[in-house]
Amino acid sequence: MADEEDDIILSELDDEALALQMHDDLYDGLKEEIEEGVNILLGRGWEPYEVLTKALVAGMTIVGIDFRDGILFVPEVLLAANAMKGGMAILKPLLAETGAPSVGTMVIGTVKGDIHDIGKNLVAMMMEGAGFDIHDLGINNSVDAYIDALKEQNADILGMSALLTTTMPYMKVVIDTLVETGIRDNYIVMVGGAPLNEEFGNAIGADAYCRDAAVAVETAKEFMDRKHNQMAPL
Ligand code: B1M
Repeated sequence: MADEEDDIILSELDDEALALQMHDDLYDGLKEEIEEGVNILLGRGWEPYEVLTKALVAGMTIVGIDFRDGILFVPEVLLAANAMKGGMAILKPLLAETGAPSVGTMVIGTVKGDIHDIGKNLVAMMMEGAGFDIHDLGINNSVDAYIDALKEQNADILGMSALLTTTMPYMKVVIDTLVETGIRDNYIVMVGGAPLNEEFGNAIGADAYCRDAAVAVETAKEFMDRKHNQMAPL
């Protein structure tokens, strides 16, 4: 594929061809090309969220399928992730550009044993764009790390991400600890990640399972509306 790449001038492709080319470039871990593609699409008037979902997330889905099927291996997927992060860095300030006052405060992090952070970063970016204060704890978070941050930040929402079937049960450990320490009801707990579903979210006692970053934003806004209405004087 590298020889073909040499001849391709991204700016000469139409929108559809460019998005498809970006899926290939993401697959090949070509960070500079991804950054160039993102800038071209933005220059053509694409909304940042459209670039994110149609060019980057869609490309990463293909990477995920071939990783699962043993066609791609960890080093290649790391390169793809690095390219994706290059594109996301350009989109981040644009998605966060609302200038709205804080809607609420969220502590978010990937659970213990899990180093996947792309989806979590995306949720954090979108939430920030929607006016939330975000405290991102990064990856591999213990119960204590979550609870300390919730208290320190006087947070409204706890967001947890897990991408592995082996790490998702840790979310229940965190929620159970919140219950045991009597602080569960102080926080809205939202969970997400590719292997989760609604049923799992309910089973572990989360307030909401969020399929993607857009759903996370909508869900968080709804919960914050309800919280503010409950607290409003009658
Ligand atoms: Co990993 N990996 N990986 N990996 N990896 C998966 C998850 C896997 C499904 C691949 C596969 O087999 N098809 C598989 C898990 C299988 C399973 O558990 N059933 C897997 C595996 C097995 C592994 C290793 C064990 C591989 C190995 O070492 N043999 C290893 C584990 C390391 C560890 O964590 N301890 C590993 C390592 C890696 C890399 C380091 C190479 C890299 C991570 C780089 C990084 O994140 N910085 C990587 C990647 C990139 C993937 C895939 C290909 C892509 C994940 C991703 O970024 N998706 C992934 C395959 C897949 O998921 N299709 C895979 C794009 C992202 C935008 O989507 O994260 O789902 P996602 O986030 C979405 C929603 O889920 C939701 O919103 C996001 C945006 O819309 N969401 C939330 C996510 N978190 C949320 C939190 C919320 C709300 C919504 O809070 C409120």
